[in-house]
Amino acid sequence: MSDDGCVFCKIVRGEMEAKVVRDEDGVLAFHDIDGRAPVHVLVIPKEHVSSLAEIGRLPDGVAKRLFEVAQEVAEEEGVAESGYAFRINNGPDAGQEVFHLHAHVMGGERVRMP
Ligand code: IU
Repeated sequence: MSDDGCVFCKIVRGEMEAKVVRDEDGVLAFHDIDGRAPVHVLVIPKEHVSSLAEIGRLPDGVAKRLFEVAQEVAEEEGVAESGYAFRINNGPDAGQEVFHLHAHVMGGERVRMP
Protein backbone atom coordinates (compact mmCIF):
# COMPACT_ATOMS: atom_id res chain seq x y z
CA MET A 1 0.00 0.00 0.00
CA SER A 2 1.07 3.56 -0.67
CA ASP A 3 0.35 6.67 1.39
CA ASP A 4 -0.63 9.72 -0.72
CA GLY A 5 0.93 12.31 1.55
CA CYS A 6 4.12 10.41 2.34
CA VAL A 7 7.24 11.93 0.83
CA PHE A 8 9.03 8.56 0.50
CA CYS A 9 5.97 7.05 -1.22
CA LYS A 10 6.22 9.98 -3.67
CA ILE A 11 9.83 9.04 -4.36
CA VAL A 12 8.77 5.40 -4.85
CA ARG A 13 6.08 6.54 -7.33
CA GLY A 14 8.57 8.76 -9.16
CA GLU A 15 6.65 11.92 -8.24
CA MET A 16 9.62 13.36 -6.36
CA GLU A 17 13.24 13.34 -7.40
CA ALA A 18 15.88 11.36 -5.58
CA LYS A 19 19.34 10.07 -6.47
CA VAL A 20 18.34 6.43 -6.65
CA VAL A 21 21.11 3.86 -6.29
CA ARG A 22 18.92 0.74 -6.13
CA ASP A 23 15.46 0.06 -7.47
CA GLU A 24 14.26 -3.50 -7.14
CA ASP A 25 11.15 -5.43 -6.23
CA GLY A 26 10.05 -4.19 -2.82
CA VAL A 27 13.11 -2.08 -1.97
CA LEU A 28 14.45 1.32 -3.02
CA ALA A 29 17.71 3.01 -1.99
CA PHE A 30 18.60 6.65 -2.61
CA HIS A 31 21.01 9.27 -1.35
CA ASP A 32 19.78 11.25 1.62
CA ILE A 33 18.87 14.75 0.45
CA ASP A 34 20.82 16.17 3.40
CA GLY A 35 23.77 13.80 3.54
CA ARG A 36 25.52 13.93 6.91
CA ALA A 37 28.38 11.60 6.02
CA PRO A 38 30.46 11.16 2.85
CA VAL A 39 28.13 8.26 2.05
CA HIS A 40 24.58 8.63 3.35
CA VAL A 41 22.00 6.45 1.66
CA LEU A 42 18.48 5.58 2.76
CA VAL A 43 17.15 2.08 2.17
CA ILE A 44 13.38 1.80 2.28
CA PRO A 45 10.65 -0.74 1.67
CA LYS A 46 8.48 0.38 -1.26
CA GLU A 47 5.41 -0.57 0.70
CA HIS A 48 4.36 2.10 3.17
CA VAL A 49 4.92 1.07 6.76
CA SER A 50 5.49 3.88 9.20
CA SER A 51 7.97 2.23 11.54
CA LEU A 52 9.24 -1.05 12.94
CA ALA A 53 5.92 -1.39 14.75
CA GLU A 54 4.44 -2.32 11.35
CA ILE A 55 7.30 -4.37 9.95
CA GLY A 56 5.14 -7.50 10.00
CA ARG A 57 3.02 -5.98 7.23
CA LEU A 58 5.86 -6.06 4.72
CA PRO A 59 5.72 -8.72 2.03
CA ASP A 60 7.83 -11.83 2.72
CA GLY A 61 11.53 -11.27 2.27
CA VAL A 62 11.47 -7.47 2.11
CA ALA A 63 12.76 -6.90 5.65
CA LYS A 64 15.70 -9.19 4.95
CA ARG A 65 16.37 -7.39 1.67
CA LEU A 66 16.66 -4.07 3.54
CA PHE A 67 19.72 -5.48 5.32
CA GLU A 68 21.14 -7.11 2.21
CA VAL A 69 20.66 -4.02 0.05
CA ALA A 70 22.35 -1.90 2.73
CA GLN A 71 25.42 -4.14 2.55
CA GLU A 72 25.37 -4.19 -1.26
CA VAL A 73 25.05 -0.40 -1.48
CA ALA A 74 27.87 0.01 1.05
CA GLU A 75 30.04 -2.21 -1.16
CA GLU A 76 29.10 -0.24 -4.29
CA GLU A 77 29.80 3.05 -2.52
CA GLY A 78 33.17 1.78 -1.30
CA VAL A 79 32.54 1.90 2.45
CA ALA A 80 31.81 -1.74 3.26
CA GLU A 81 35.36 -2.59 4.23
CA SER A 82 36.00 0.45 6.42
CA GLY A 83 32.56 0.05 7.97
CA TYR A 84 29.32 1.92 8.07
CA ALA A 85 26.38 2.58 10.33
CA PHE A 86 23.06 0.91 9.60
CA ARG A 87 20.61 2.90 11.61
CA ILE A 88 16.86 3.08 12.00
CA ASN A 89 15.44 6.01 13.92
CA ASN A 90 12.27 4.45 15.21
CA GLY A 91 9.73 6.86 16.64
CA PRO A 92 9.90 10.43 17.93
CA ASP A 93 12.36 9.89 20.79
CA ALA A 94 14.83 8.43 18.28
CA GLY A 95 14.43 11.49 16.07
CA GLN A 96 12.37 9.85 13.34
CA GLU A 97 11.11 12.62 11.08
CA VAL A 98 9.80 10.73 8.07
CA PHE A 99 7.23 8.15 9.08
CA HIS A 100 7.95 5.70 6.31
CA LEU A 101 10.34 3.06 7.63
CA HIS A 102 13.88 3.65 6.39
CA ALA A 103 17.40 2.63 7.29
CA HIS A 104 20.28 5.07 7.11
CA VAL A 105 23.51 3.70 5.65
CA MET A 106 26.29 6.08 6.69
CA GLY A 107 29.99 5.71 6.10
CA GLY A 108 33.14 7.16 4.66
CA GLU A 109 34.23 8.60 7.99
CA ARG A 110 34.02 7.61 11.65
CA VAL A 111 30.30 7.52 12.45
CA ARG A 112 29.31 8.05 16.05
CA MET A 113 26.04 7.67 17.85
CA PRO A 114 24.65 11.13 18.61
P1 IU B 1 14.78 10.27 10.06
O1 IU B 1 15.42 8.93 10.45
O2 IU B 1 13.29 10.20 9.90
O3 IU B 1 15.19 11.35 11.00
O4 IU B 1 15.44 10.65 8.69
C1 IU B 1 14.77 11.17 7.61
C2 IU B 1 15.80 11.45 6.56
O5 IU B 1 15.15 11.64 5.33
C3 IU B 1 16.64 12.68 6.85
O6 IU B 1 18.01 12.31 6.92
C4 IU B 1 16.35 13.57 5.64
O7 IU B 1 17.47 14.31 5.23
C5 IU B 1 15.90 12.58 4.60
N1 IU B 1 15.04 13.09 3.56
C6 IU B 1 15.36 12.85 2.22
O8 IU B 1 16.36 12.22 1.91
N2 IU B 1 14.54 13.34 1.24
C7 IU B 1 13.40 14.03 1.53
O9 IU B 1 12.69 14.45 0.62
C8 IU B 1 13.10 14.25 2.92
C9 IU B 1 13.93 13.78 3.90
I1 IU B 1 11.43 15.34 3.47
